[in-house]
Amino acid sequence: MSDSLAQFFSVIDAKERFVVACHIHPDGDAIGSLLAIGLTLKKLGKQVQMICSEGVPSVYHFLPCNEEIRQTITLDFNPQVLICVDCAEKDRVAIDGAIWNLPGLITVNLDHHITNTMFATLDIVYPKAAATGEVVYSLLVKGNYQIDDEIALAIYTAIATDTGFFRYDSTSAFTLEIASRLVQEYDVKPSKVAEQVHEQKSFNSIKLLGEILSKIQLTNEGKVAWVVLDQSMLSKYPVENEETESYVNYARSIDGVEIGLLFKELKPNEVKLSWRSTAAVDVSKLAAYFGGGGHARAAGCNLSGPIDQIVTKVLNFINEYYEAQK
Ligand SMILES: [Mn+2]
Repeated sequence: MSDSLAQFFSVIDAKERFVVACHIHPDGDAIGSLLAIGLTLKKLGKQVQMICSEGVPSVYHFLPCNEEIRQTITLDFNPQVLICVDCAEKDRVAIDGAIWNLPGLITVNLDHHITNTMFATLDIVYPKAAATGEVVYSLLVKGNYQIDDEIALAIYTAIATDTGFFRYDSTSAFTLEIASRLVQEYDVKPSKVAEQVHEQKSFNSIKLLGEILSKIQLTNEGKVAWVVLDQSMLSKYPVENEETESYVNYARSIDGVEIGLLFKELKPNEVKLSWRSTAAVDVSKLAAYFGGGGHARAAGCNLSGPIDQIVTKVLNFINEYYEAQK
């Protein structure tokens, strides 16, 4: 057992008051891993506050106990330990930054991003894991903590959503083995999770998808597909943040495309760029050039400036990348 793992288990034994937090713009892996760790600690009799400053996207409201996730810590809580799940860096933790200054606070970083900055007292980062949910499952098993139906469903959802329901190349035999065990040993129904995540879309999100699909463009001999989601489209079809997350996959799914890009205008002069790729390109490296990060096949970065200028800048950069490959 690694040092940080052994230390993590002794921290769980020794401490009483825990905060568990996930990343901003939470996805299924963030919420699922947050719940799995939070509920495990509660079962051990610990005082736990589960935090996501942006709240829980409604698509994950089917997960048991999601309503216990709060946006802020209660004033008198005075946590001893902060556990961050699925966060590649400190700035992405969806919590009031004042917590980092608490004297004596032990911080734990449970993650699987290859770009993780190792920002905590204890960094438990497995870049080969398909999801933080996979890291969490391994921890619970190694630590002999009891998994129940609710925790199993949270972990399954974390892994299923982060692997595109076991389609992405991050999906390993171990990923499927965990999923298999969760389905076999607990009350986890894959079809129900898929239905909750994929078949409860809002009418607006489907209409907006229609606009997006009609605007996708190809460059670099069809190796790059890109599309802009601007404020005018978002005000025509208001949707939750989470609902636009999957749009970029349509750009990537076109035959011959190696890089799919979605430029989302969060507000004027603020753009979130999502990167997806096939095995031909490691987009975590390309996103890192713009100060972002993530995984080889899925990454992101934030850029400031007028959206049309950002599009030009990024497409020029990708063009240079391809020129350099020749
Ligand atoms: Mn993840």
